[in-house]
Amino acid sequence: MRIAQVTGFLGSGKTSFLTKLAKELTDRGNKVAVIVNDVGHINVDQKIMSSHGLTVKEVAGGCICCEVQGTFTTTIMNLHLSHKPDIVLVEPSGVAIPWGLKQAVAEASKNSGLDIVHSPIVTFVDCSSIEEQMIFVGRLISTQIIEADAVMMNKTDICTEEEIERCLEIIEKVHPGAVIMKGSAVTGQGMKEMADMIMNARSERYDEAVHEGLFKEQYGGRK
Ligand SMILES: Nc1nc2c(ncn2[C@@H]2O[C@H](COP(=O)(O)OP(=O)(O)OP(=O)(O)O)[C@@H](O)[C@H]2O)c(=O)[nH]1
Ligand SMILES: [Mg+2]
Repeated sequence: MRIAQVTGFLGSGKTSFLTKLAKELTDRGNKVAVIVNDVGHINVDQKIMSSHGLTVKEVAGGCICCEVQGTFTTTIMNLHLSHKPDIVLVEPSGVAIPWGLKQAVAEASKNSGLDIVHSPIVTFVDCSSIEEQMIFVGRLISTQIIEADAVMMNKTDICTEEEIERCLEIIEKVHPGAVIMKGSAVTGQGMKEMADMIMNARSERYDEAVHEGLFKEQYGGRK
């Protein structure tokens, strides 16, 4: 069973994109399940996804990457037992960070005894507003970009060439050499590329030592 997780600030377009991506993966013959993790409010995404015939489970009450790993493991195990999906798409809350998510999957894998393949974690950025967001929540967005396996520049349909160029510059400055994709939940750009990536590539396993090193590099201090 594969697990593919995304990160990305609030409103970057995760749900819109994943809903279409799930359809693409289903059309390719995969059995797809979705886990959404919304902190503190009733989830409407679930209705949209269920209407597409997808199995949707919710992990509520805290962010998957820090507080509810036990619940996450149980949800994964239940999904496996009841539906045997080929791939589980996970949309955590907008404040989740990639290494936290990797850790959650590592724990789930260990505690459940299931053979879980971790697809690359893709961080979504809203190409149309990344510049302002970097001013207000730059640290969170930078961490999401630095720790990602790939970055999806979403909402290109409403961006000018200059905005797309600027967004690329910001991402490359924060994470030199990052795999960067352009996408749009409206036009479907990047959909096939992301489907190929999450079905074929793997993310590195969670490694506490690597995480510590990365943290020191970023902040020069202790966790
Ligand atoms: N133009 C355009 N709008 C988009 C795109 N993707 C999402 N949106 C819009 O952006 C808003 C937020 O989209 P969501 O898919 O809910 O974003 P999200 O990342 O799941 O948001 P949270 O779960 O609240 O963090 C909605 O109004 C969407 O219609 C896109 O590719 N292009
Ligand atoms: Mg969402």
